[in-house]
Amino acid sequence: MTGPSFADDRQLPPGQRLADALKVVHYGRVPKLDLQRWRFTVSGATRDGAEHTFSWADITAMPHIEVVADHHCAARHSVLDVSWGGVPTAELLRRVPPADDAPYALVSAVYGYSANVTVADLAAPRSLLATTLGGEPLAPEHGWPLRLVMPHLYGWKSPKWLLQIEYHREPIRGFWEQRGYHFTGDVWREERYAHQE
Ligand SMILES: Nc1nc2c(c(=O)[nH]1)N[C@H]1C(S)=C(S)[C@@H](COP(=O)(O)O)O[C@H]1N2
Ligand SMILES: [Mo]
Repeated sequence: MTGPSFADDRQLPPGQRLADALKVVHYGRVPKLDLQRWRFTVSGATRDGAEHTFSWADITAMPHIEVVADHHCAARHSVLDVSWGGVPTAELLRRVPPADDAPYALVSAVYGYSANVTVADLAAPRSLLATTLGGEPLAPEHGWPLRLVMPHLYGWKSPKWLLQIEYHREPIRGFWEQRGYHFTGDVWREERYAHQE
């Protein structure tokens, strides 16, 4: 006999089932990126109207936090207690605030992958620009060098190989949100599909 399984008692969001570990889920090939040339950009309706660019050195110089969070894929698998490290997106919002009338954001990655989120999602205390997974630099297939993590939203809203956050005054739909997935994507409200909106 083994002991009781505590993980099984833990409540999952509706419609999810437990998986042991992160599966690698994405479209296209894992990109090869050059850190020297790599840049991350915050653009669109910024408060000062300017586009702000961060090098890898700029990112590593920012405050870092650790977040242990459950991962929920809209394809229904959930992984408990994934440990991420990186820059709180709230800190990025402080450094490059959006205009007061721009509550929306499009977050985008290599190969044109994107997702729409809100400035409120980015301000959530556990949202981060992840640079580590399980205490190690992100593996290429998990989004190296930088990936967004927003534990309250389905995994499709956490682009790997993140390159840009663009603030918007009007709602805008990202890659999956244009293909039948929910605008908001809150896991606890089970906002999977666009027809629920
Ligand atoms: N750039 C990019 N990021 C992406 C995806 C993608 O196709 N391209 N898929 C998303 C989906 S649907 C999920 S569930 C998670 C999976 O993360 P993992 O491969 O690290 O488990 O990555 C997300 N980020
Ligand atoms: Mo997913």
